[in-house]
Amino acid sequence: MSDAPPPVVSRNPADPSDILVHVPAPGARAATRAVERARAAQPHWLLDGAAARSAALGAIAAAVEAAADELTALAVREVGKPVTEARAEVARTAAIWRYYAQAPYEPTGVVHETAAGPGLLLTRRRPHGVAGLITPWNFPFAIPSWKAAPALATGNTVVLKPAPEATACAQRLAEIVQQAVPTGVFTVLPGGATEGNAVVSAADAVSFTGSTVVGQAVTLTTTARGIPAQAEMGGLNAAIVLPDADIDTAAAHIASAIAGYAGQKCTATSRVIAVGAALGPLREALAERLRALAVGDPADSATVCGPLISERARDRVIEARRGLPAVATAAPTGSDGWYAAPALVTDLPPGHPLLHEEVFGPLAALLPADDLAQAVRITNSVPYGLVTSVHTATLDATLHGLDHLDTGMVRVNAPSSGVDFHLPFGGTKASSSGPREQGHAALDFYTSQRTYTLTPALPSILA
Ligand code: UN1
Repeated sequence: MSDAPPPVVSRNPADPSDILVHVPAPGARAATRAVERARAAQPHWLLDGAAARSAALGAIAAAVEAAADELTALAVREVGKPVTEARAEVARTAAIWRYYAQAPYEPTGVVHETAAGPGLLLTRRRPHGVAGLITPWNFPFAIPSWKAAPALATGNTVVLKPAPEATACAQRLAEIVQQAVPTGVFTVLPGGATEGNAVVSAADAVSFTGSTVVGQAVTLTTTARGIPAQAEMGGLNAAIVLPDADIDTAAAHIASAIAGYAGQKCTATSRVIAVGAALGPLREALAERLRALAVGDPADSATVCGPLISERARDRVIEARRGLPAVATAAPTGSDGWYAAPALVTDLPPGHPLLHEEVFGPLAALLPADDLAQAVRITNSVPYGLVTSVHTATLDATLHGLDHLDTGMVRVNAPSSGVDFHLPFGGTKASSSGPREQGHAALDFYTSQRTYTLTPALPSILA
């Protein structure tokens, strides 16, 4: 018996016979060495200065744009993301690099007056060293980019361990980034848990997105090591629909948040809470939207719901809704792809697992609530707190929702998924741990503050 970690394999979820990557895992020592090389490169990258870092990030943005068609096709093929969404993700990726290309020029601190006597008090943000990034397969370009770009902009170097299912996308991104930065500044290390653990055990700061179980283990290790970490984990997001909402528009937003990319987003909607008289019309409108939604080949530009990432993921979705009354769309037949039909499950018995466990598929439960207060209580009753969408035409419901919803993000009259990269991203409870990612929050996360006291060596020049 060998202790070698399993090979790194990635295959096309719409056609599992199409294998994109099948390579031996590099192992823990290779991961540690990658971090060491990144650590050796870091002081030089920082000393290159703001202009060099800004130019590199700008060049990466341009290169992502120039390769947009090819990157889009690769995401469709490797992770089964419907092409329209994949194209939007690639555009978002370029925008992320461009946004952070300005960051090296941002001020890194403030000036304070001394409490007494001459001199200056300064604060300044400095990079941690090597940022270890552990990323999922569901946003194979955007998530690695929204972690790596602020890390690099602030003068860190990066070792990225992508999910095996998105290895080809990560390696392609690495080729693009490595064209623009010196050797050792950005490394992609393919692998699984062994390599991920080694990166988490060696890096100077860790940013993780993935499952709750793994995220909690990462946080334990980084806490014991005393290094900064952020973990983005699960969600069980609710859409609250008030009777005054434009029900058709709400249904369109919610259907896309349930079934877009087969619900494989931590921001997907998995609970739809209809307040009072909204229940009947919403059930009808959502059923109609879900039935009309195109399920099938992710390469088809009309497709909204493609395959699940793996056979296991597909089986979990089918198992989760077995025997439950539901409105469903037919999954394509005659394909070996890992498809499951989107479903809105109704009349769930109290305590059913779907009410507190994340499935990560195109599945949501429709739940009634007497009023907004009850809808908020139901929303807050789960162990997760990532994002809530509220659908209403009144300011009152909006304001009360914002006051009482215990989720990191609230989106009014918008789908729960599809966040803005220039604002902080994260949730409460088991959804997130550590500081927020994205926007300016990311620049803070990848740096630590220093406080400088500068006093003159010579006595005062005042006569
Ligand atoms: C989005 O909804 O646009 O892994 C982004 C995820 C989230 C990102 C969602 N961290 O699904």
